[in-house]
Amino acid sequence: MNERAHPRLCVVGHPNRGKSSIVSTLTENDSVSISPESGTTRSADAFEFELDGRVLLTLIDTPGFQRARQVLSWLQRESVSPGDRPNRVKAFLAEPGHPERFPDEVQLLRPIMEGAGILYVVDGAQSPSPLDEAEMEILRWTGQPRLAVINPMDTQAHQQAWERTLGQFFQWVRVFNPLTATMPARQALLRAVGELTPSWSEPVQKLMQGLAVRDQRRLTDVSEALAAYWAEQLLKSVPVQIPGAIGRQRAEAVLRQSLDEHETRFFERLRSAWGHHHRSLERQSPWELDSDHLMNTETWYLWGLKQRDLLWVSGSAGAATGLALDAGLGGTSLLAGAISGGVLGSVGGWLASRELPGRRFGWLPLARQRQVMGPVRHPNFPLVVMARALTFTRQLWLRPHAERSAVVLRAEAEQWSREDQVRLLGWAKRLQQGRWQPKHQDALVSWVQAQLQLSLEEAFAQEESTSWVL
Ligand SMILES: Nc1nc2c(ncn2[C@@H]2O[C@H](COP(=O)(O)OP(=O)(O)OP(=O)(O)O)[C@@H](O)[C@H]2O)c(=O)[nH]1
Ligand SMILES: [Mg+2]
Repeated sequence: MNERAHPRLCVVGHPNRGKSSIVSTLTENDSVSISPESGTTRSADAFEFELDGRVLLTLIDTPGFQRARQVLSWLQRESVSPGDRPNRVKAFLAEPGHPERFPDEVQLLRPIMEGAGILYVVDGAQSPSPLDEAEMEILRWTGQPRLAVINPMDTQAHQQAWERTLGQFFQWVRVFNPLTATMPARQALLRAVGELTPSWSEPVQKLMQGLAVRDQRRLTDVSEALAAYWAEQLLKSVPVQIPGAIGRQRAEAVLRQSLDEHETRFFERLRSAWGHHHRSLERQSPWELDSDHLMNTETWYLWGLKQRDLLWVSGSAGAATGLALDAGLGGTSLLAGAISGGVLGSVGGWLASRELPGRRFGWLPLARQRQVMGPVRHPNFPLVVMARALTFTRQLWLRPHAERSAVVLRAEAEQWSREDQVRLLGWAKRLQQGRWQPKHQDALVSWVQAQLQLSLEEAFAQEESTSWVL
């Protein structure tokens, strides 16, 4: 198949209707400029969606029409048969002076007349107007493949009126909300693109297969990374530098900070791996993990990890006001200290080498003589670390690239069965006691993968049950 045969679509519509938002979400690119102000997009810019280095879709973001009525009256000035209308549009483009008089129209009609399809965006909250009709009529004159998208914006008050109108000008009409769309909504829209013209059917199928393969790989990768992150948090400890209570207090503060920083790092890693680079995301990011989020029982309640729901907690409920840290000499703590002290470099390496931490690092010199704070032994801790990580992973996964607000870590209870809780706590215990084996690692990764898959499928099913397909 010719490399250039992938679909190219020019995104057209009135200012502020969510054109750029649609481009951003469909191309998974958060560098597309979006803002509540009209006229944000000032020139026609192409954005490509690539998988494994191959361009599979190009969307051309445009400012839309500025002088649609004048253009239409120029086109209609001469009587032409329907079959000659595309030539009339070409004549419009070739007319001297038009690039200066109609810069926006020329910018958007040129790529269309060079073979791009049309993705026309309307706001479902506003009723169709004569100006819209002029735009749609011009687009019909181009004779190019055409798809209309109703962006529900705030309400879908005029959806039916739009459906009746759009149906007269476009081959397909779809409802698509770029701020909430996840994979099923994107797939539905892409399917419609694939049906616009026979030559796009195969490239769109390839694109959809590519996305499915990419997401499967992403699921495997993130499950391994999340399992590794969880294990590292559970093994984290810091050396106590000064003897006595003050030394312990300081070490405890350092440990808390290190846990928070690690959580933030994991979150940031996912964020940039999945293309959410936008600056406002960083600036507004509410990850204030310098407070005692992880250790605070209030937070556990927030996370739905109520004590009565947890196993083993009653035995240590007295300690549930905060920390149950293990400041000990030698043994596992010591080993864990060595690991989280950066000797390992990356847990990915450990996962890949499939070596037991105990065997690999047991020989470390001098470590035996250092006193360490940690790892955290509180029985809620493994559950809280896992619940938080699974939640922000899911939130990031489902986040469309047009959504630029801060990621707010929502309090969502994990519906873990007793059995799941026991398994997690069992793994935590093994890790902390140095009885961790590759088979446990495999089981943990599979468990994480199943959890993520389930929650993503739930979100997709929910999206499919809403009325985004006409
Ligand atoms: N509530 C809501 N807001 C949306 C939706 N889609 C886009 N917006 C918001 O509408 C505003 C305009 O979105 P853009 O994507 O910049 O619109 P545009 O059509 O490219 O605008 P111009 O480039 O100015 O022509 C932004 O603040 C978006 O966040 C939607 O489905 N619902
Ligand atoms: Mg725009």
